[in-house]
This record gives sequence, C-alpha cells and structure tokens, in this order.
Amino acid sequence: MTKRNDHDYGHQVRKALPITAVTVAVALFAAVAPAAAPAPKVTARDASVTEGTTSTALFSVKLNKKATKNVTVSFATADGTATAGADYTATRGKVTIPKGKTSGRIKVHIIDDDIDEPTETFVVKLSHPKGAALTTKSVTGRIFDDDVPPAGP
Ligand SMILES: [Ca+2]
Ligand SMILES: [Ca+2]
Repeated sequence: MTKRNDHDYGHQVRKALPITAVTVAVALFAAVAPAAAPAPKVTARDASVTEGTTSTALFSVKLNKKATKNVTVSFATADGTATAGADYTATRGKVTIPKGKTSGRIKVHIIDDDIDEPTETFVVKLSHPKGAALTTKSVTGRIFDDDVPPAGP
C-alpha cells in the first residue's frame, strides 16, 4: 500500500514539473523584458507667410522624443477665410518623421495674387498617426497680404 502511494506521488510530481518550469521561465522573462515604451507624441505648429516673400508655408511637425520607427501623420488643408485655388493650393498627403529623427515639415504652396485683402487663414487638419500619438489635430496657416489698396478716385 505504502509503496504504491509513494509511486503515485512521484508520478504526480513528475507530471507537475514541466508546468512549474514554464511558469518560472515566463516569470523570469517578464522580469527581464523591458516594459513597452509609451509611443512618442506628435505636435504641430501654426505657420505665417507674407504673400510674395515666399511661395511656401512650412508647418513644423515634431515628436517629443526620437522615434524608434518611422512615424507618419496624414494631413489635408481646408479653407478658412483663405480660398484654395486663389490664395493657396489645396494639399493633402502624409508627413513622415524618419526613425531616429524628431521633426518633419508640411509644405503648402501660397498663391501670390495682386488683390488687396486682409490677412487670411487656412487650416491643416492632421489625422491617422502611425507610430505615435497625435496631440495636435489642426494648425492654422496665416497669409499676410502684400498688395497696396487701389488708388482712390
Ligand atoms: Ca490672397
Ligand atoms: Ca493679395
């Protein structure tokens, strides 16, 4: 009776061992593996241009820390008081901040008209971040006029 019980006990221990070994291995791995780093955050800044001095509005897009892989953010312009096709060129696309870098740029073409007008604005909407969290959803482009008022009668 006693011998048989001992044998059964030993059998149970042998069966249990692999599970214990796996559990210890998983616990060790969890302790050694670094915790997943939080994704970098993307911010963008407004831009201002004066008609005629430059044909491009440059919007700076920045990460709060270097990316460990390429970060992309989709963007698309939208009219404010400025009109696409008359004051600036409607633009959409993706801005990429390459792995290891912290900044990228969005370029929007500004149209130099000959019309005297107030300062006008358009918006660049940001969306669909990949590899980072988006903290700026839209930025504003300001176009300062450079045309003189028409001469009075
Ligand atoms: Ca204009
Ligand atoms: Ca103008």
